[in-house]
Amino acid sequence: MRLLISALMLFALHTVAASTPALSVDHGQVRQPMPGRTVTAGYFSLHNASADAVQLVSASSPLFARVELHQHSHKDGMMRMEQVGRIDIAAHSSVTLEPGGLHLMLFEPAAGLSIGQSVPVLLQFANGQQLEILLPVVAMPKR
Ligand SMILES: [Cu+2]
Repeated sequence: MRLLISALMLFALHTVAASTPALSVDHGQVRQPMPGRTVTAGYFSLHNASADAVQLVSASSPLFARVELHQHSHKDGMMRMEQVGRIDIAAHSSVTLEPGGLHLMLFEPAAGLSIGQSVPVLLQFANGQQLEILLPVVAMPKR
């Protein structure tokens, strides 16, 4: 009987591991910092396939001294941005970090970042979960 339970548990674990990951990211990018600038932005879509809401609470990267979660907002007709403490992703839904909205703010790159290089970013969630993602460096769009 004990053996049967063990086998069932193994099967259950295997099923969980084989299913689609609860959290995933696509359309990631980090903009190459402008010459002489030490700050840039990162964007991606974060998908939560799980039945529970999750909260992204922080991010870090070995290639940047500091990473913050930011939100753009309009105040008195001016575009501003501010740090946010967390980004909520409801169950079975997605949140997109994009220009003019939520974004990663990355400070003080370790070295010159080249186009196409992958920036590893570790996302930390309130439930203790972590997700390591790779964001390719793209050229800053011309205005
Ligand atoms: Cu910002």
